[in-house]
Amino acid sequence: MGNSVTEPATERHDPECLFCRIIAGEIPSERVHEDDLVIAFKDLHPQAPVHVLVVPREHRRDVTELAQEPQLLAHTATVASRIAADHADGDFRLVFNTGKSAGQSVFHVHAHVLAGGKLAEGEL
Ligand code: D5M
Repeated sequence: MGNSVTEPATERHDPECLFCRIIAGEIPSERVHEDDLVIAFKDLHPQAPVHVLVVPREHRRDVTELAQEPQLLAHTATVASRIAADHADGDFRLVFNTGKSAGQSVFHVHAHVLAGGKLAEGEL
């Protein structure tokens, strides 16, 4: 009879999610990059001269979930690298806060790109 293989979760836009709403254009952001897979916008509370968030368009909770899609994870890192080259001297710190006690406050995966000067040890 029909194929009973369970489809993977297809819930990729969460109307309650802040970053899904930014991606949908419902909340403004200062975008510095966008393509089919990710968008990147300036962090509202910058902690370095360049502080940009690279965010997959489709809703994924955290980097553990993102790691199930290695190409998307690699693309996120590649875009981060380009942003550091375009907006600073190419050196950067890439941070994925993962889980509440690690400081994650928005549960739509995002890579913090911190660049543009000598970064303090332990920042973010
Ligand atoms: O990082 C969540 C980050 O998201 C934090 O550095 C602030 C930033 N943020 C929150 N709201 C906005 C808006 N509206 N625009 C841009 N940036 C925003 P986390 O690692 O989850 O703590």
